[in-house]
Amino acid sequence: MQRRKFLKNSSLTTAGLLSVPVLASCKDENKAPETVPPIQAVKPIAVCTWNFGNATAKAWEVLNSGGSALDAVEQGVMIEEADVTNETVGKGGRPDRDGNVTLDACIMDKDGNCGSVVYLQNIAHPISVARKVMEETPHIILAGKGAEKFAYEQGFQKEDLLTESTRKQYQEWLKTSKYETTINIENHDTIGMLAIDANGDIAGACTTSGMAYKVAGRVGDSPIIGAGLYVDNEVGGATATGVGEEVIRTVGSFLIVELMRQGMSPQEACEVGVKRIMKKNEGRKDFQIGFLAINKNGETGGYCVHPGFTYREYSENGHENRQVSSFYQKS
Ligand code: SD4
Repeated sequence: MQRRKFLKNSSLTTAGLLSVPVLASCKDENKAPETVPPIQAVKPIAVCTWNFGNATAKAWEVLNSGGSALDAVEQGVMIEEADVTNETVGKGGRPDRDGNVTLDACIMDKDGNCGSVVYLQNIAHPISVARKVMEETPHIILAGKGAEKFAYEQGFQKEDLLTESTRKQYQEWLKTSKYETTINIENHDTIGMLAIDANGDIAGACTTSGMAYKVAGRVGDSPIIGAGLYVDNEVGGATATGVGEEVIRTVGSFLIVELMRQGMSPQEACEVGVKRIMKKNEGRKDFQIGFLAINKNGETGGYCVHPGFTYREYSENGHENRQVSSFYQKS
């Protein structure tokens, strides 16, 4: 007779009990692990980096009307891409040091499919182009001119992404051409979003104009699968904001998902992710990183280098801007 050991997760949240892979302690070693069907419906949830409440509200609207996590994250982050007062994402994003707005974005679905655009110009919604790359091509990443040409072929319109405000700021910046980041107003507030839909499926999206006044051609972590974003539908998802070079060096989002796979909570995994980065940057205080993660149970967590990073969460429990604890207590 077979004796099954059920893995109990003491901190299952309102997201409900989930389908948990159970290793049967049976004599037949070759028998595949079984899956216990969900006992309770999974509840939708959307989270995003920073206090982008309009984005999570949009994602929630999609989820609440039965939409997929993939549609929710795309439509959610599009709110910020279209908001010209957000000078770190999409149209109205600050330019590179040559005065060009160059956008990075990626998207990932429940099946591990992903699409990405890097160094994309003149297109207001890079996340939707990334989704087209995922769905309409055999590739994952399109860059620069090729990505832009592909976008036009897919029916996207050419737009001037500089606004009066960002043009003026750039003219001012040119006077000194000094390149430095200021913690939490680091010329960048990327939106990374993760969502779970009513089927319990996870998707993620990440979109940014990158570091303001960056060297022309620079690509950050945000469109790099595994760095700025990673989703594994069996485990959870993670996304990052902050100085992308440091996130790439640790393949941050992938690391966090893998730590969750090994049993860590989203909170613990984000803390280990930031600490891994700080170990490579001992004593350095001049940059911010914020990680955000969600697991298959709908539990969320975040951690950052300096105080100030928050994340938005929208579920049936409400719509909150959550404070995140940090590696350093005071900047
Ligand atoms: C980048 N990680 O391009 C992005 C910037 C960012 O909040 O996250 N801003 O490096």
